[in-house]
Amino acid sequence: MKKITFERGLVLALDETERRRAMDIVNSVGKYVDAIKLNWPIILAQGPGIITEISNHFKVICDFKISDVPHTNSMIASLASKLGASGLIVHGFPGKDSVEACINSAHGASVYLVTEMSNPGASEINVEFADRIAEMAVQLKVDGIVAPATRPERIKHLRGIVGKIPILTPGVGPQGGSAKSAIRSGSDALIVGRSIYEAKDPLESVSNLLAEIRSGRGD
Ligand code: NUP
Repeated sequence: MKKITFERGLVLALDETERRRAMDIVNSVGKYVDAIKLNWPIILAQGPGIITEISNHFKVICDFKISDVPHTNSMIASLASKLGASGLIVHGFPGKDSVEACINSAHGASVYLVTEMSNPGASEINVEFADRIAEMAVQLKVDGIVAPATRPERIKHLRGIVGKIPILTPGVGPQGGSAKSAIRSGSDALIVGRSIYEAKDPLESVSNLLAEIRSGRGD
């Protein structure tokens, strides 16, 4: 399976649950993003077949935040990959055995480990163990980590732990994060949902984000 690369620096979070609108957005912006991330809302609204349908044309990351015991994690990772996912978002807090189960059952799909969530509440508990999850990411050689665009100083800090491992950052726009400062702090790719799928013109929103990413990268 060909790995996802983050040349453009943008992943679309397709949390639009209305089928027609979701597919219109995919068809209009799909070729300008590195991958399309599908989370529970669209899967629950449209069924798992949507993974296969979109993955026939574009790279799909399943954001299931897999966080169960190892044997259940294995089943989820294997099934998602067989449906067409090229990437899986996995939680690190259940421990190394649970993450390894995903890696070993992903049939070559990439595993992205959540280190620290982007919501304000992550500062209550999550931030305390984020560094250890980042260390686990290095140890297990995962394909990337997920870190908050809402706290760019944390992206910088986590970069110091994970070295060259790609960092994907949700939280731009309605959650309060800025595209440019996330990129300048070391993000390899922004994960963006509402700013794109709720925009009047999703393609225009993508092109604005890509311009900000290029400028943040200093291109
Ligand atoms: O820490 C995280 N924050 C976050 O927002 C980890 C995530 N996976 N996400 C997801 O990214 C969230 O579930 C949604 O699918 C997307 C952000 O969407 P938006 O705030 O840009 O609309």
